[in-house]
Amino acid sequence: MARDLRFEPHDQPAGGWGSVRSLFRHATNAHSWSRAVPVLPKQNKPGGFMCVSCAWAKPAEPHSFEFCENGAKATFWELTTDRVETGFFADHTVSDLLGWSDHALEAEGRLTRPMRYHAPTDTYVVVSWKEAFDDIGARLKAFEPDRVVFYASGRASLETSYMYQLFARLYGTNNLPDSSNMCHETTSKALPESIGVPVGTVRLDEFDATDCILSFGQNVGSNAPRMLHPLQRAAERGVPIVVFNPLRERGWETFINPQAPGEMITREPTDLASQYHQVRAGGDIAVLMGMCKVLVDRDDEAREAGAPRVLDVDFIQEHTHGFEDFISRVRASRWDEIERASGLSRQAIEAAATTYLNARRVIAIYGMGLTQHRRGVDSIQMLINLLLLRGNIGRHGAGILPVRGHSNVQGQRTVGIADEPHLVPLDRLAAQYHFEPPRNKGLNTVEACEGIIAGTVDAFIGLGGNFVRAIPDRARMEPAWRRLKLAVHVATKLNRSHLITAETTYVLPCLGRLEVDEQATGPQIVTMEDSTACIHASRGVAPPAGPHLLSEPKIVAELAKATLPSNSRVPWDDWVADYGRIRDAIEETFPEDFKDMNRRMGTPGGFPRPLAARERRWNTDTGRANFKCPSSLNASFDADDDPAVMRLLTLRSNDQFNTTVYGYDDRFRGIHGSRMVLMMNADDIIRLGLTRGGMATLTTVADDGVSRRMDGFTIVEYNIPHGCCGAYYPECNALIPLSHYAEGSKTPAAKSVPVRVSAQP
Ligand SMILES: Nc1nc2c(c(=O)[nH]1)N[C@H]1C(S)=C(S)[C@@H](COP(=O)(O)OP(=O)(O)OC[C@H]3O[C@@H](n4cnc5c(=O)[nH]c(N)nc54)[C@H](O)[C@@H]3O)O[C@H]1N2
Ligand SMILES: Nc1nc2c(c(=O)[nH]1)N[C@H]1C(S)=C(S)[C@@H](COP(=O)(O)OP(=O)(O)OC[C@H]3O[C@@H](n4cnc5c(=O)[nH]c(N)nc54)[C@H](O)[C@@H]3O)O[C@H]1N2
Ligand SMILES: [Mo]
Repeated sequence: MARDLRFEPHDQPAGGWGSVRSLFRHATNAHSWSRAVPVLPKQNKPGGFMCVSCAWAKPAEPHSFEFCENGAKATFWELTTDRVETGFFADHTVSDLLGWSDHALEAEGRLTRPMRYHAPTDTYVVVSWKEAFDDIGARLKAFEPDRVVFYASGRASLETSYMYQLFARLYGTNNLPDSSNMCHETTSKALPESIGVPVGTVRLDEFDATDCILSFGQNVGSNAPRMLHPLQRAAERGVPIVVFNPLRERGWETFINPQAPGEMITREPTDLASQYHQVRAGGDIAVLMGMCKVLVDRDDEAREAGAPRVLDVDFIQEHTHGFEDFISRVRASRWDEIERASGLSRQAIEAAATTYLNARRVIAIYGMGLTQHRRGVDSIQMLINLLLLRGNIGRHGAGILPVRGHSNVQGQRTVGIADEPHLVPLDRLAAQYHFEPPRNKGLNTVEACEGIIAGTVDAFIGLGGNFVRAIPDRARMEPAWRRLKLAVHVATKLNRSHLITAETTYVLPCLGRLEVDEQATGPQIVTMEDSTACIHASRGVAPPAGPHLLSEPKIVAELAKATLPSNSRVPWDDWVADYGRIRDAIEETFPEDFKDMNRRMGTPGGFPRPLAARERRWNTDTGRANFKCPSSLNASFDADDDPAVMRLLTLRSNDQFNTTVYGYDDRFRGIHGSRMVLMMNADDIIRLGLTRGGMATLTTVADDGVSRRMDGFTIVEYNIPHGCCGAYYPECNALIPLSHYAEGSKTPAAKSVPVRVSAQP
């Protein structure tokens, strides 16, 4: 067993003292008290800064401390007083650092100087900004534009992202993969086909108007903890909350609000979930089919009895398309198949459906548990079908709510970070900047990886993120990455992607969003879009981590100027001097979404983007909301006949933000001291001849001739459905084949990887 591993099932509510204790531990580790504590009261407040953790909505009337445990961790992590100084690389070669953990690399602190990799000494050496920009520009000029990839992780502001996509397009490519490609791309594919908008339709205030909340595959306690506040209010009003998740995630069960002093003293937690269904991983299409079946049966009974209809027939008739086909499909589905594919009993599904049909206004929340499966698009469209049957779209207090990841990932797409040209108003960009934008489809994340492996990509520019660590198939990607001619990483902290060097590699350190960004016209404001399509201003409040750091807009502008022929229509320098002018440019390109942006960006609670589906206007191929039939009841892989093949879920702990690992405590799951664990249920451990606490080897089942195998997992007996096992991301990414992605969206299917588990010899 791993030396430091402790498994102590957690029976405490989410929130409460535990979160405060964990927060304090982090503060002392990161030596950041003096820098971080004074800024916390400004987190997620009008006039303050928007959290760099998740994308959850920011209320118009915030709590006195509008942050959660994990948002505070993110603040402390960014405002650490530790620095990667020049001497650091004299002491550590890059090859040495490749042996370090994700945690240890980032824990070295903030990057402060631009650096280039120097192969003869195997270290990074400091260069001047001018040298870096000139050299990168000269190299980029020499490549074929479509052989260069411009990746964006979802944290950069709307201003930076707009400049970045324009840079890529002026350069000549739509190769703009983003973190969304690994995340909610499935949403961006499923929702437009069904309801004609690519984003969620629910606004924050609707939690106070809803009658019922459904949740599929989202872990609120760790990944969007501020959503616990509206959930708690809803639960206290008696609103049923029905949760579908293979794991009993603590956040959905009970919550103590650490911001309510009374609750902290009396320790009276609020129960959140009124029903908790431990669906099998990949079983959601079947669950939803079952729920629709119950609705159709009850509607038949109501009609026979002359009682009020269960289906919203007026809505269906006036607003939808494909109802008849869908209903025949529902009628043809069989309970034995639904039970098998979902892992739930008919009674359990009937209970959920009954709660649903007794409510007039229903919000459906979901996360990576739906998007990261082979048939994730079908799962989301089934969820929409369920909502459409009772008119739960375009009604106050009802709607669909994909919970986004990075704090501005949704906004980056809104301002043009997209590989698909039809998602971007290219004609407007052409008119605004007098150039001919590329019209061909660019590379998304999986396609960029395929290109890197195939040798058809020469250069990678990364605006944030930890691409090589976040993508699948690490053992294939890392050697291929070394053949790139150029890699440029704009970053705040050192990570593994910086250590897998290309022929020429630069790391360009930038200001974080929490820091004062002083430009020619004074301190600047940036903006972002939250999960509910509301746009917020954010002002840096802490002093910069170092005197040499540049802002992201400045870095993008300088890279563009060094690379592109001058174009008097693109005032890079004026934009950097005054970000308000970037916002004017954004408004000119997207006049509907960003009307009066400079004036409205300070609106408490953010200003909302108009969403047609909220008004029951349907921008779909049929002009109506479409019922969509799933291609299977199983969202996971098909090789289901072999009981020795397990579905591996790759999970986030409560102590990480993606590849940023704050520490080794997954408090809510009771796992402490190690991330190399394999969660399995007791029967499976026995059935497969394994032992609790023993070491396991995981081998991916794939027929592409590539062997993918990892040792070193300690088996933890865990409450997880049969045939499923869980382990942490990004440690497990070497096990995921690049070709194992969601049909339609190419989102890596990280929530059910086919694996065999064996005792490690
Ligand atoms: N603190 C913190 N906050 C974060 C992040 C972070 O790493 N740390 N990451 C951010 C990002 S980029 C994102 S995208 C979001 C991710 O936030 P989430 O969407 O919550 O993503 P995950 O934690 O990957 O897993 C989601 C949940 O899906 C469940 N699940 C797995 N498979 C299935 C299934 O087949 N069906 C159902 N119904 N459930 C399933 C898992 O048990 C887990 O509870 O959070 C964002 N916020
Ligand atoms: N197996 C598996 N794989 C997954 C997932 C999964 O659930 N399972 N989830 C996927 C998801 S949802 C996502 S979103 C991706 C995440 O993929 P990425 O977005 O690429 O990764 P992050 O870990 O968020 O990136 C962390 C790095 O960002 C840099 N950074 C932090 N703040 C800033 C900033 O303000 N500016 C700049 N320029 N850089 C900054 C730091 O250097 C830090 O090391 O991973 C995906 N991969
Ligand atoms: Mo994400």
